[in-house]
Amino acid sequence: MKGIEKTRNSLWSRMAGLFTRSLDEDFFEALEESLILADVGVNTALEMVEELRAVTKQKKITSPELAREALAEIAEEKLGSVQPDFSGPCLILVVGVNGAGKTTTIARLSQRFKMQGRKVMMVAGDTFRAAASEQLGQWAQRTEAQFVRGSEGSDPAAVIFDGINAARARQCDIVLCDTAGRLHSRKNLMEELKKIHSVAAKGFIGKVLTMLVLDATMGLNGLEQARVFDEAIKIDGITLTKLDGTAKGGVVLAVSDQLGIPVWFCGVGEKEDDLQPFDANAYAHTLFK
Ligand SMILES: Nc1nc2c(ncn2[C@@H]2O[C@H](COP(=O)(O)OP(=O)(O)OP(=O)(O)O)[C@@H](O)[C@H]2O)c(=O)[nH]1
Ligand SMILES: [Mg+2]
Repeated sequence: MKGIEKTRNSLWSRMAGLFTRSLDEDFFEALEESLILADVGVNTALEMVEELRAVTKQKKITSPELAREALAEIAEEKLGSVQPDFSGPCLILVVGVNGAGKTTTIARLSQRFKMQGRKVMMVAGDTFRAAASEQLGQWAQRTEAQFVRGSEGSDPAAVIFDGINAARARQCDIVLCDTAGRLHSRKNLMEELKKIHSVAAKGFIGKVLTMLVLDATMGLNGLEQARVFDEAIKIDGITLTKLDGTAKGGVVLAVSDQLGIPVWFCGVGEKEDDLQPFDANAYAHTLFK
């Protein structure tokens, strides 16, 4: 899998000297430390190492190379295999902190859906900055999506409401709603998000999904963001951006395992098609190979 080379290299560089030896206490200790440094999260790292100890004992595995394979399987299990279902009329409310990559992700999703023959509506629910709506409008043009925006400072929930009506009138079956970046610690902004979500949930005839965009370079900070956004509007899936620029890609394991929220997509670069559907098997085997 593309984009997790930095995480993989950093994870295993600390272990290099241990691979010539047998599986001993040093190996397990170094592994635990490396996992924690890759932002897998302390709880998940401890669990993984415990499970690996049990499996190697049970299967009488003695070489670190074989232990790596066993570890990949443990990781894959922790990641789960829930695939997003975007069939039928579907609205995706895209949320996250400032600069996480929400607007970029919407543009990339629009391109993907268009290729699949879907008719896309983009709604500029980020009314905080005029430039934000303009940025999204340009992406709508480039990906030939329909587009609805409000004026600067207008009520984002009202813009989403208008977008839903326009999507129905123009027979769009995928509605991608952008929202302003907001810090999860800002109570009033999280209340505003609840209102936006409730308007979408009540107004849209099809499935309403919430997608949290997390910046992978923030590492475990993303876990806390996910927890708070999930409390406010119940997050259905995560897109993890900027995985290409960080050694903290282990945070995927932390959010899947500790919050049970599936990772749907990964941003792995600056180019337009650098958004990959998340593949637990490929992730686990690339990271632990
Ligand atoms: N390297 C890399 N950069 C990315 C990725 N995804 C987004 N970016 C960059 O991150 C920056 C912020 O992206 P935006 O999409 O504007 O983020 P946003 O969440 O909409 O930001 P606000 O609307 O200000 O809250 C841009 O410079 C993007 O090019 C990725 O997967 N990899
Ligand atoms: Mg934006």
